[in-house]
Amino acid sequence: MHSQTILITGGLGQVGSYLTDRFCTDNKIIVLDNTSSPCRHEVPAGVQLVVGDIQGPEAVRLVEQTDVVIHTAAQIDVNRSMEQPMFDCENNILGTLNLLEAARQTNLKRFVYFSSAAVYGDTIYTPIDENHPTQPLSPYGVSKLTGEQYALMYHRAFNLPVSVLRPFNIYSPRQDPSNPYSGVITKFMEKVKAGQSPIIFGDGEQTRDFISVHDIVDLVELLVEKDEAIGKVFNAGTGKQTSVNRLAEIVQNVFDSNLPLEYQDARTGDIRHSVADISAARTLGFTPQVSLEEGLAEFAGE
Ligand code: UD2
Repeated sequence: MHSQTILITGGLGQVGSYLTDRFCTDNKIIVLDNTSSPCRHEVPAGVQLVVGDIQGPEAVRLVEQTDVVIHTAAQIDVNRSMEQPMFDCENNILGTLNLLEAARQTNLKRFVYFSSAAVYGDTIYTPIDENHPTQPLSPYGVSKLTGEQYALMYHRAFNLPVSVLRPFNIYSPRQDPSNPYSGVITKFMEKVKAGQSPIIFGDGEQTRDFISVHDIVDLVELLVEKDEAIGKVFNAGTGKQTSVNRLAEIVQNVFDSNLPLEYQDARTGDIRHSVADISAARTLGFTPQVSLEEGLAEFAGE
């Protein structure tokens, strides 16, 4: 990638911090983050950190200084969105709109919007392609979908070069383990590291498409580089589905442990199967590189 000024919103978060690490070697990076998620990671030397909110005037000023915006900042807790839908709406919808509105006045080269597979809601068919119905089951899913709609509308109406990403289940050692709603991989890792059994909700035969943050970063790089990505939506997954039982087995292998698994009642509203059709991302040259076994082995070194 040629040297550019890139604004990464949520640059201290799980995904934003890896994007910062990857892009900062060749570009000027500005991180805008409200420090709402505990960061276990230092901002690399030379990266400008602005502590602030995506809804504020500061965000507008920063967008005006950049070539590329990668917008990852969001209220990401599905459960919190159920309890405080207004809070979720303000952060995810109004925050996104504030950035888009600022971007409208500029000659931005790319605006990458991080959506979520939560926009799909219940799985109607698998693998899930981008044309799968969108029937979100939470205010979070609605706010992510609304952000997408605004972003794509800004492309159609104002020619803003927008690309939308719908990540499936992202994992990395930097996911916040103190958040009770962090992903199953982080939960299993924490348990097994502490010598306790992983807890499986339901029969464990439900499946997910777990994607390493490194593959997400590869795909974002393609979205920024390729003009074919403009005005389009891309699933970000591996195209492989793994059951929660199999996941527990791989996590145990990483730590050489053999604890009995603990089964509890299934979570209400849990989706049974989820796996991405990644044909659209493949047209950009995307190939997932990190197997689940390799990705999880990285946790052992943390
Ligand atoms: C993912 C996203 C969520 C939202 C949702 C939309 C993550 C972390 N969460 O929720 O933000 O986008 O998709 O569909 O990416 N499980 C256990 N034991 C545990 C924890 C979880 O068995 O200790 C099961 C859980 O019941 C589910 C599976 O593992 O069947 C994955 O759970 P998750 O919370 O990691 O992610 P998911 O897909 O429910």
